[in-house]
Amino acid sequence: MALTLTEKIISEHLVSGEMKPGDEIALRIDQTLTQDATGTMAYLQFETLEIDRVRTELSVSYVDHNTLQTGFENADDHRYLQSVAARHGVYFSRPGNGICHQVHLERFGVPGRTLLGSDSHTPTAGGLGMLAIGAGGLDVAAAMAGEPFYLNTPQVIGVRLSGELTGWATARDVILELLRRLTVKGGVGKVFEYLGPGVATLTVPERATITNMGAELGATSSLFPSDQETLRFLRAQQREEAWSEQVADDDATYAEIIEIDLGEIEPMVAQPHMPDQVVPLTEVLGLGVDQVCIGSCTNSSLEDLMTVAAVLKNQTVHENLSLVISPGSRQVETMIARNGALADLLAAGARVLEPACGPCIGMGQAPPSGGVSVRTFNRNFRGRSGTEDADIYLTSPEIAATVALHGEFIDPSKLIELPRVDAPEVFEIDDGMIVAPPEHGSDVEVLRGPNIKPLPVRDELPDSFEATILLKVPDNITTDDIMPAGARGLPLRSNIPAISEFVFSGIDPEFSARAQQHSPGLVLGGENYGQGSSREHAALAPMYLGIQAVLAESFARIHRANLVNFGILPLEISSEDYETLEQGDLLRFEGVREAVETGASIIATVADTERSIRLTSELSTREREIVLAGGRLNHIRQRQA
Ligand code: MIC
Ligand code: SF4
Repeated sequence: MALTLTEKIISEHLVSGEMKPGDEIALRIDQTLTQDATGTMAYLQFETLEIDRVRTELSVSYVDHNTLQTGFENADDHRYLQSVAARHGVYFSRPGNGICHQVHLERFGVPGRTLLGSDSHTPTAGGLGMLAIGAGGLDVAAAMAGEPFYLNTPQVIGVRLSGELTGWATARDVILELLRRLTVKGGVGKVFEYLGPGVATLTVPERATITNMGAELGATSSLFPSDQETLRFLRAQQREEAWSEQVADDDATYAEIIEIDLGEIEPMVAQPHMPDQVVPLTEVLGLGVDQVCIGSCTNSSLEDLMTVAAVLKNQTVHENLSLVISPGSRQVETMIARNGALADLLAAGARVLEPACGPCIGMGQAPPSGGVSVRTFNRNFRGRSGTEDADIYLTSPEIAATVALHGEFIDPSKLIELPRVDAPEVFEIDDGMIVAPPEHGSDVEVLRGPNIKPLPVRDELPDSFEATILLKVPDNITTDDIMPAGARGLPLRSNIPAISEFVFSGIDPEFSARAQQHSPGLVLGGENYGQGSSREHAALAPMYLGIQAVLAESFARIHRANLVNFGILPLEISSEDYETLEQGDLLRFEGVREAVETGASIIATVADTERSIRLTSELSTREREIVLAGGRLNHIRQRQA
């Protein structure tokens, strides 16, 4: 049978289950990655599994998110991460070495392999032809322990590229075009596999920009074939031996084919406050801008920054605007330092930061109040920048550079040609900031600071309970809404009691206190609840606050898995019931355990009324056991006992 590339990689890694869209399968994971904001929790969980050494081909721990270090917390976490990596056989990419996805692409990704990362943009490595998937930290901890990763077999969508990008159109605009067509929930349950003659015209970093932002479609993953261009990239990284050809069979069938003529793509912009609010650049011309940020795991490759430097060369950033640049990796940064592009950026007035996530996750560089910020990042959710009332626009580095010079959106095609930068023949290779684990780690002392608090656990699922709807929220609620990041919350990622005070704080500052008073509680959501980041803190902290179930019209994949992992029931509700239920309603649940065990609907009654609500929970057999046990750690321990 002819297979898509996704199906080929899945079948080579299938541990159990059948590859039927929607059915649960278990996949063997070859590589894992973690970053520091999700990694501390992932390694604390890994430690509870009492396994001496990771059982993957390769596991890497990156430090890239919490590098602001306004107090001791982040530095303590870094020290913990470095020591726990050495103890258990994990490579450690030190702070300053770059953003996990960029460094993994450069130094570790292998075509045809599986990668599981505790970060939603893990599919960046799909630019190399890997099947790379984002997950919660606990799932990544389990994969490091040699457990398979469970997911519902995705539908494979073919995106056929023809033609070639022209003018100021870039890879960024290809994915913005898909977001415009499909929206932030258009990719749920799907893998986007790129094919067709246009593929060969895109370099690996361009492909990685597209697969990175596939996360914003809600997709399980996105990937390109591994071809001669992939070989050229890996050779330039002096990793030719990692290459293999990875392509779909010619007559493979896709659930759907989306056609994109690269020649017709034009520069685009995602408007506030969602990455799918995409319009052509021409619709925002003349809009004044206060800040431009270039960087993030989507668009901070060597070619990106060289192009920006070429646009800015011998000019000065507009006097009313601040330009901030964060390179994707130390490799990128060193190379632009040596070839002069960094000097051009500095001379133009750019404020250059260390290679890390930085402003993308609200770690500094918040825009002015009511300000407009243009960013080459992947998310423009309200408040994520650190300024609640700022308007964030997402666009390519090329367009962002022209905005930086003019202080407003302009159409550069009327002024100059886009400077084309050639991909380098060789990258500068220096893995000095990646610490390899010692051959035996049993003597390594794991260092913990006072901010690292024990993991809270939950009791088994009760059979009957009464719970209050503590908050009603609309469609497309993000995990940034549930568990805000930024400079205040991020240092507390290894301290669940402290971080729990921030749950839903951007929507309702009283939420945390109310939840503690009225436990157990419920949250009522619309469609695509929990989209965005993989942070399991968006389940773990609500669990700590006593949330027993989330009632929503539909869920985003990673967040739904995180809810199950921490023993919170993800229950689907009809849109009619969503409309009629309100914050403050008290719901009575009975016979819940039996309903979960048998897969039957749960009928909840609304106190003081005759009304009953039907709730469904498409849980697999494995997920039912986990929820009944009160979470995945309890479940693993029960199985071990
Ligand atoms: C993000 O872009 O939101 C993050 C920060 O990288 C998250 C992970 C986290 O919350 O630590 C993600 O995308 O998964
Ligand atoms: Fe870091 Fe931003 Fe990428 Fe998340 S999206 S990994 S915060 S650069």
